[in-house]
Amino acid sequence: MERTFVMLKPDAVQRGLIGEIIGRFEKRGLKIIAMKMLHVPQSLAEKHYAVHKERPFYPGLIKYITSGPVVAMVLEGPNAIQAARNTMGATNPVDATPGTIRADLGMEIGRNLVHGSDGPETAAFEIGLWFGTELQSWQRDLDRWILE
Ligand code: DAT
Ligand code: MG
Repeated sequence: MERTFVMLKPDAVQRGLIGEIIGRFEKRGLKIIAMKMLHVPQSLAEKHYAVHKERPFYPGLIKYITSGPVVAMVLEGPNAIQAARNTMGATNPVDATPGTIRADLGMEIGRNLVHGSDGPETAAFEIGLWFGTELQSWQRDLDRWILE
């Protein structure tokens, strides 16, 4: 079983797409084990996107992510990291495969609606950063119909 960190960015919240986007992860079978809405403090945004610090788009990215509330969550499931990334689609919505969140709901890379961890180390770091270590999973009675 794997865990990943997913965040609905401020455009997703402002556009009233929280339910639509969470629904796609939820219906697929990824299990939500933690979730909260928050205004991202500057310091948290900078830690979260520290790997992009030297990129030209970094200032705009920080401004975007701190521009309004986000919904942060931890999803659990087999291959949860890859499953969530595939459900999101490519970073730039114009390159994303139709059927994915970014392709179906987005137009530009700077408003791509959603974040998902890109690997096991990133997931561990981001889950710790946003939620700490005291996460508890739960028994989903439907699991035997979703997972073999
Ligand atoms: P992803 O969010 O798919 O993991 P990433 O980690 O490479 O993509 O970049 C983080 C975010 O930064 C991405 O969601 C949107 C923004 N971004 C990335 N590359 C960009 C670019 N070339 N121009 C503008 N924004 C960019
Ligand atoms: Mg990334």
